[in-house]
Amino acid sequence: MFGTAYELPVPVLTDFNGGAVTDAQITVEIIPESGTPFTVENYTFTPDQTGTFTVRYTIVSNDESAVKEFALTVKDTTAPVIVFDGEVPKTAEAGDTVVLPAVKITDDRDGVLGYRIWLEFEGERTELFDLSFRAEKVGTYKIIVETSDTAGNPAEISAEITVTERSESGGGCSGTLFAGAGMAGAAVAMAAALLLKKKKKANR
Ligand SMILES: [Ca+2]
Repeated sequence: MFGTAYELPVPVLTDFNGGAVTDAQITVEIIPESGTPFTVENYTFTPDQTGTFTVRYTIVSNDESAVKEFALTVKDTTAPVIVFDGEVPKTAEAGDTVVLPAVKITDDRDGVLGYRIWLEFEGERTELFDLSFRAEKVGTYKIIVETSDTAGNPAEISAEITVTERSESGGGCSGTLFAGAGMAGAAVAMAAALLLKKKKKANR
């Protein structure tokens, strides 16, 4: 796996007569598919990239030498991690525009990864192309963020938003306040009503 140390096998050396060879010089070389070969110590190798590596042992004993190779495939099996960069609102009122925080994705191998964000309501999923949506109806809205790294490891997070009935606020626009007022009073009342209307709009 990418990012973890591999313990490479320690070769057991015997001579032609089957006796143990203890005085050999052993070099362990790692040859990446692309890039510069390098040697490792203590039979430990921590890959900094995925792919197939050739592990080459060069054994020198007295005047003789031998080369032994094997292939090592390093894969990325670690899924990316998705987090909301802030709080997802837990509640909203019907008609509200819910603004979602930014999404942050990190992976052990990949730098920048894209993602898709979905809105689920009453069993239906729609894709969001913006970090906000208008909660038209009362109910539970689910936000789902999906991604995967270039090796295909998937990741998903979700959050729920409970949307309730719009609460009646500032219900004093009945006009009764100005009942019985004269001409000037009526004009004032009209201006006040206009103001209320405007304010209500701005609040949405
Ligand atoms: Ca990964």
